[in-house]
Amino acid sequence: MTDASPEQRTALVLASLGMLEEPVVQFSARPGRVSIVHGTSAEVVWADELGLEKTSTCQFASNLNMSPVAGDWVSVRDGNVVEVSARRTTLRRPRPRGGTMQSLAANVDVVLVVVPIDRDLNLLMLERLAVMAWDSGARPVVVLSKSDGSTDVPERIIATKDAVPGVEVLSTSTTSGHGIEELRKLLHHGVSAVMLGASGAGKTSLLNAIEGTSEATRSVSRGGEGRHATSTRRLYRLSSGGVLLDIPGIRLLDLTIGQSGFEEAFADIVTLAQSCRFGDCAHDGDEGCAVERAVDEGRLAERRLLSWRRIRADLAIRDARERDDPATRSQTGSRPRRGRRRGP
Ligand SMILES: Nc1nc2c(ncn2[C@@H]2O[C@H](COP(=O)(O)OP(=O)(O)OP(=O)(O)O)[C@@H](O)[C@H]2O)c(=O)[nH]1
Ligand SMILES: [Mg+2]
Ligand SMILES: [Zn+2]
Repeated sequence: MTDASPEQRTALVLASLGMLEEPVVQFSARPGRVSIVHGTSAEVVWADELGLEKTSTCQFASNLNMSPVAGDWVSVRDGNVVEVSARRTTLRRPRPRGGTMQSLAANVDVVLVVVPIDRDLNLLMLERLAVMAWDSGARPVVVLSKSDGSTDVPERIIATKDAVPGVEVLSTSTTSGHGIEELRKLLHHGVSAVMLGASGAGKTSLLNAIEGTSEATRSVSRGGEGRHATSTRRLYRLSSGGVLLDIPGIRLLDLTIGQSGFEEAFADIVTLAQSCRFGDCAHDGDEGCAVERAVDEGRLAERRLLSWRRIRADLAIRDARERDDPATRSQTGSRPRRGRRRGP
């Protein structure tokens, strides 16, 4: 590598951080990627003028265009982050205290929705995590963790596929190693992924199993709801070539839902709804409703329609809140919306 040019070395550093093709992202100074954010500074892995990899704690320039999060591509000058590149995908949730949306991770290709199956499958959690994942613009993959604790893994996989149609589903066990190789294959060179799931779902354990590392995990209390073992969002470069973001557990209450993710997650209902008599059909006793007819005729599981109504009601509440507060409006958005929008 001695005769590589600074540009070639820079490209190699960026590739190891998950950027295979150029120039997907524009940089106004030295290019890098945020691995952890601490308040007004961040740990950034970047390439210097010679194309050599550096890891530095960088302060944010006062006129920075947006607040960086783990996974952001940034421009570094004189030890400061001077620009955050436009995001391709953004995993977001409403802030715990209400109001604006909080970005959790940027520029991921895959969202691993981690749901444990050592107890009853939490379908509500699964569905909402999947909607949040779709909403990010990245591809969701469901990881049914702790498969060693389940006696009917194939059945759980079928139930999951029914709840989130069209999404790839894997099952894993960090004690037996089941499914870990499959996960490694998914996280190959050029892929950036984030793990999304409740506290105690086994996210950090998966990272440790993939890498043979020993990041802190914590046992789950008997009630099932683990206390947070992971407290920061951090990006890891994997030996399989991919990049993985470990984030603290998310609570059911915090799950965001957005219009595009909603439509992706309920594409079956969106399709059926094209035959409803009214464009703004609520599929709830409305005249000429094709979705309810499909339920009656056994072509659609009633549970799907019930979930659709529940999530749509939440979405309506959030939309109303956002209309009151323009600052909370979505800033993502290069991804085209599929399907019909609600209402005429
Ligand atoms: N039996 C079994 N236990 C597991 C498995 N994966 C994780 N665990 C246990 O589940 C507990 C929680 O795991 P963590 O990896 O800390 O969960 P987490 O999702 O990172 O939790 P937060 O960081 O709080 O969000 C730990 O006690 C793990 O040992 C598994 O595949 N099988
Ligand atoms: Mg963790
Ligand atoms: Zn209808």
